[in-house]
Amino acid sequence: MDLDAVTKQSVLHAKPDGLTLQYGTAGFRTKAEHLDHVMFRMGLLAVLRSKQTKSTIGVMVTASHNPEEDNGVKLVDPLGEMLAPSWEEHATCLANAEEQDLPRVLVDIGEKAAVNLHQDAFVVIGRDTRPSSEKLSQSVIDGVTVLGGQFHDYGLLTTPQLHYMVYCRNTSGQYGKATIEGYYQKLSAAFVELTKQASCSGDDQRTLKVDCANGIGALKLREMKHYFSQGLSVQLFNDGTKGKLNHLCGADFVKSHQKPPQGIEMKSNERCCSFDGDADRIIYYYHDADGQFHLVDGDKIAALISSFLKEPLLEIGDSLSLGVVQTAYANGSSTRYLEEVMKVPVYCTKTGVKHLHHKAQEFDIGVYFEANGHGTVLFSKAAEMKIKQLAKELEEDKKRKAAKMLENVIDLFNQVADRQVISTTDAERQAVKPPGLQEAINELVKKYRLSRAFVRPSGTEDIVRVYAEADSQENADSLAYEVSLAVFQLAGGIGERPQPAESPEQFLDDLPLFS
Ligand code: 16G
Ligand code: ZN
Repeated sequence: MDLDAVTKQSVLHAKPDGLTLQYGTAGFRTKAEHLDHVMFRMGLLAVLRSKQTKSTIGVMVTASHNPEEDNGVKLVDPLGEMLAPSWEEHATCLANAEEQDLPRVLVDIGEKAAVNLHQDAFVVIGRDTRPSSEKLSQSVIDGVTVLGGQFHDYGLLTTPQLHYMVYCRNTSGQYGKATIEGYYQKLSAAFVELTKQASCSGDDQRTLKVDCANGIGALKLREMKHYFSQGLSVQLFNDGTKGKLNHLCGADFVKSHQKPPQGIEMKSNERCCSFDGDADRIIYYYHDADGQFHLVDGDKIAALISSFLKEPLLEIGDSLSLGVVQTAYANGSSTRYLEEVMKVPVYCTKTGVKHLHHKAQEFDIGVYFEANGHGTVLFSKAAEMKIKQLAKELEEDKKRKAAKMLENVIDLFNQVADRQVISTTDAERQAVKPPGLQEAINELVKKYRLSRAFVRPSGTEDIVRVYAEADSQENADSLAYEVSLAVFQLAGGIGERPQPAESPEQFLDDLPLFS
């Protein structure tokens, strides 16, 4: 490592004195103007990680569903997964090192992680449409080059696309071509094949209105939509030509307000969906004939996908294991539906894609979704081989069809992603600290029917989040309010006392799609 060169370059990306940031659930995220030094240093770190893994590493510049003024950065590991936890610690140390300590911290990481410094390094970079993203990704590139790393800058990309590129490059193109064209071809072909077999395929069911959150999803879907030919007709809304990123639109807005975004005209039974700012979340919704709004969030998507997969799995008569992974935010009725009606085992992990992903890898076929719309389906290597083999070999038509259908699903899903007063256990559903808080929550929950509540420190902001569900909207509001008060009192709340919620985030839905 040319540490003198690092020191010289770093002055051009100097860390503001006293600023400390944490590699959160999905990377660093804060106001864009505080991130230049973090980007430069993540360029450095990506080179070390690439040398250590002897693989291509990805760096994505985005702040996802957060406001346009924010930005962030996350590193993507060789198989398209989120950065390994031990390296998150290195990332935090490196980002917070004062200027004069930077060389020492770099050397330290190299030693601790046993990085062979003579190894070549390759880093791929993508960014969202935020005004700050271009300059920040240039800072990443400065970090990569000063340590002698090679790089490819894909420029504007969605987060799933960057994960895809990394995975393709590290599997010698076996998964697909590491180009934007390769991505469109692979996914659209699988989608068209899969939907050919769908029983209901009228034109109205092949039309989809997409709210692109005024973000990168608009640019990329505009390119991709031509690849679907007759298979899908997409209309874009909130495409960034007028509105502000994630403002009054996008998956987070629709989920938390339980209403359509601004800028989209919805007629009854028209199919609509929303992305977030970097297009790694999706949720669907529609108005029924009575004008009532229905949301198909991550919980319902997981249930739909699982029921869709169950049939061909039964057909091929194989014993491939299927499991669903959720977080504590999953609506209780979706968990009951999956376990009791679908008879699929459901597991709960901590919030954040990396936790769900990790758990889902334990199954032959792992379906995971957060209620907010992050999720995918994973196939183990063994399951994938078995299914492909069956699709090729089987004489019996029904079984072959079933295997073919699963094969398309494999292709379609992209493998890819002070609050400390409270600490939690049991996938963040039980508070173990401060004393008395969990007992207080248990008492409050008992007052309501079909109720559940939990509190957890946010992994991305300095706040505590409160979740509540109950048999009616009113009761869920009231429970959420009471739990917030308990947190305020028992966890040393500061500032104003919590107020009764006007529009709470969660409500109990009867899962009308499945009845
Ligand atoms: C991050 C996570 C998201 C999670 C959210 C929770 C990824 C790609 N993103 O945005 O999945 O729901 O954090 O934030 O993992 P919180 O800890 O502030 O509630
Ligand atoms: Zn996102």
